[in-house]
Amino acid sequence: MNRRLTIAAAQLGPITRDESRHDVVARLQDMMRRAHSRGARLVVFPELALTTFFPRWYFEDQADIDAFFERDMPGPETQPLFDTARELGLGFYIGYAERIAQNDRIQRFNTAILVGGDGRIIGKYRKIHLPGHDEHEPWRPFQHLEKRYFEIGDLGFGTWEALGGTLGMALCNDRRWPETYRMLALQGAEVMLLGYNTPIHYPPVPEHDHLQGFHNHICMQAGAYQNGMWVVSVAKAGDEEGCRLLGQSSIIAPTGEIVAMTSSQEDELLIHDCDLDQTRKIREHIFNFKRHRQPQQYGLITEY
Ligand code: CDT
Repeated sequence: MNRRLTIAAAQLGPITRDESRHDVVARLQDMMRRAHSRGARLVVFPELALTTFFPRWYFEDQADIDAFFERDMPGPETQPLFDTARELGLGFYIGYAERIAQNDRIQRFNTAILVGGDGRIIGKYRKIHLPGHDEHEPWRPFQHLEKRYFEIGDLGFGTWEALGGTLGMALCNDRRWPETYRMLALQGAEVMLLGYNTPIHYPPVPEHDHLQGFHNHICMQAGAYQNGMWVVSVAKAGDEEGCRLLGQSSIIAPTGEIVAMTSSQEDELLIHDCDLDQTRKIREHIFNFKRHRQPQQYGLITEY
């Protein structure tokens, strides 16, 4: 049986600070329609895809921070995405800032959800590897305050049986850590869905700026190959409020080969027929986990 899943990576160009949710959602709906007309059954949007990448600013007033968060998903402004998914029978992954009352307090997470073609939420992931810093550092040309504005995800790494395959989710900085891929692969993930916002300038080590594209792909190509899974990685790209964000959204095969990559810094769709059975050619052979892994030798990885 053919287990092809046609996936669209929906890279976004910049979102300005004053762009309304209504306008952003209209952009996303347009991409959903175009992806559907090209045969996609799943469309993948970036991390924090409903607003500008706000952790680049230090805010003191909690109300200013909360303006970037969603209290409900779907909420009144995001409901059209779910309606469009149902109308088209098209699943989607999207990242957003989640504000939720739980554990007797308000908690905030950098979150992604997977929505089915029936418009219902299938799964949720809350980002585990939060990069950056938690105090204002005025020497930087821009901040990266994810550690201040979000808590570490409390849902672990999960996978979901959906769209004929086993899908896992991750967010941005997670892609730099081998543990992310392995946690998903050990649960059978055939595709890792990932949105990102990656500034090209890295203030603490600017001599690595020219390597952003290389570091982006080297981790994901290795993660895909070493775990025998597809990786669909989707950027918010371009000059956003004076901060240049890396593009190079890509779809990577379980062999580690990049099979599609964006070439612009704008809204751009990549579509690829992902053969989910390609995962088996890796996982039943060179990286047959049951046969070749030696977990009893890896204790230090979780002890340290
Ligand atoms: N959004 C996100 O996780 N961005 C990080 C930037 C690292 S520099 C603080 C990334 O890994 O791409």
